[in-house]
Amino acid sequence: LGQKGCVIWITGLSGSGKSTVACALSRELHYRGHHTYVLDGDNLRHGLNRDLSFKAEDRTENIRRVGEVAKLFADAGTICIASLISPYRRDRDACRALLPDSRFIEVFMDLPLEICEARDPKGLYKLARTGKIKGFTGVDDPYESPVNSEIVIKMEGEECPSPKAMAKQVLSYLEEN
Ligand code: GGZ
Repeated sequence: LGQKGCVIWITGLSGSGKSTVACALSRELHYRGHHTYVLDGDNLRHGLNRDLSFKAEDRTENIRRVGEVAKLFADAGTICIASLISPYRRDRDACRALLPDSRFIEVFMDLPLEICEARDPKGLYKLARTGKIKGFTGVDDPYESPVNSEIVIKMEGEECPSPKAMAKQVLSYLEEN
């Protein structure tokens, strides 16, 4: 798998654990001898995408750029792990369309908004609820849940899945496919 490269696209709300899975997965793959690279939305917004806001058309442009960069990494034989909210189905599907079928693997962080909001690692939900940030995904901006993700990460009853368990779920999929 590592020899041909692919894109693992992680989508979900802020605070759903996208970066955590990306990091855990990258480590596990690395350990198994694969070349990986993580493209993280929040990080890229400080460089490549620093000219973009959170308006719908800028989010679309953000996803388009990262989709193209992810494809380049995959073409170079790397397992590229992209973790971005990527709230619009159409934008995610456009990234998928850049790659051959089994080379784009979508991972949906299907955790309830209440859980993400309770975590609120950067206090952004709080700012959004008090109107200090406008257009925050899940609060006053849309998130279109995927319908055909290869992998769906869910709550384990009342418990959030651990980073290790989440990475393992993705690894198992990669091994089986
Ligand atoms: C959503 C926002 C916003 C708004 C700032 N809406 O959890 P974080 O903090 O660390 O990661 C989020 C990041 C989202 O960037 P993406 O490039 O992944 O978004 S998108 O795919 O929708 O283009 C969040 C922070 O930026 N953040 N303002 N209004 N998230």
